[in-house]
Amino acid sequence: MSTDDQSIGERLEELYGDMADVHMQPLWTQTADLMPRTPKSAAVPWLWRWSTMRAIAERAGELVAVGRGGERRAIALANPGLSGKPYVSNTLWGAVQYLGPHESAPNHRHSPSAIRFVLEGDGVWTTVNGDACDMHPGDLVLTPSWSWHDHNNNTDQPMIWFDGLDLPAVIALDAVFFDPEPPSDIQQLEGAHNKSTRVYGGRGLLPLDDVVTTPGQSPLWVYPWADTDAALTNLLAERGGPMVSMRFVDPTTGRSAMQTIGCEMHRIVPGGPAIPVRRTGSAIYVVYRGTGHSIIDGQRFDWAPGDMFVVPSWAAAEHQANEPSDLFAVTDRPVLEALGLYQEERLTAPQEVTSRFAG
Ligand code: 1HN
Repeated sequence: MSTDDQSIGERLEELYGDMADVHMQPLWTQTADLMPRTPKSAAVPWLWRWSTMRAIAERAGELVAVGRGGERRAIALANPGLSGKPYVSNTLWGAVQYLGPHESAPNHRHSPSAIRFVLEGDGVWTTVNGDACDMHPGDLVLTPSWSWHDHNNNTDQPMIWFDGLDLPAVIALDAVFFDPEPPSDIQQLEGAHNKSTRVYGGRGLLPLDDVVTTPGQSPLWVYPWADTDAALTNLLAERGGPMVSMRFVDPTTGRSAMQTIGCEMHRIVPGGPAIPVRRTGSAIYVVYRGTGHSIIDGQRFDWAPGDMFVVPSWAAAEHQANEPSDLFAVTDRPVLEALGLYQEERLTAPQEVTSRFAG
């Protein structure tokens, strides 16, 4: 049959078939998916309840040993919009990690960066490159890219913290390296605990003749809750409510404490109205203290201590507290900012609530 006898439709179909055979695709049939007018994340707004996560973590503590191979008893929050992937958003990993009494999670290092935000327990330390970093509720502990880290619980109580990682972003960039073969399973400690805080944790003070350790990485690895609390108290007194927000920075540069993960703390007091904001990039919020609710793209989420929720990219989000409340957050904002992709838009009126999250 000569091509003259074929309709355009048939020839197109044949063309698309031939394209597929040689692993090519036309742009013109999928422009709308590739180029939405504004970001359309597959991740959906969602909330994970502390009581549910706490009970599940405890059961994992009874049934699953922590050790080499599995490496960590971390239970990932899997966004229902992301087809079963263990990601909170396309760029952020969030998990609850449970370390039982007298357990240790062995030493390893990887190119993805991680932060820990402590929710329950006291007296555990994470050793970061030989420095034992003590962990108390409300503390932020950094394990920067390629730093050795092991977690140690020498107490009679379990400890639970939030893990935030840039892992999905690093996977998307095909830049994951993992080194499970440390010199020892538990690191040898170099001197007294909390060296990074003693050397680099002075308020507005740094050692004069310091050598640059690792360019782009904060040499301060612990941000104690007492300091965060005091900073929020002062900022709220100065600026007034209903919300003040702070970011955790590398004291040597004033830039984000982690290059790929924005770490923030928000204090919200009752009063309003809340102003909805859309931002490029996603955020995981961890309720540290207080109760209230957030409206994310018209959906209302009520929250209490330990609850975690996600604000996907370009979703309108507003937060309101019933009592003084503190929300820790990790974001991918430093990545978007570094690449010139960060944008935000303040909406003029509170959102209409179209549904309520009941999970
Ligand atoms: C990891 O190494 C830790 O070191 C926690 O505590 C969570 C999630 C994915 C990959 C590595 C940790 C992790 C992780």
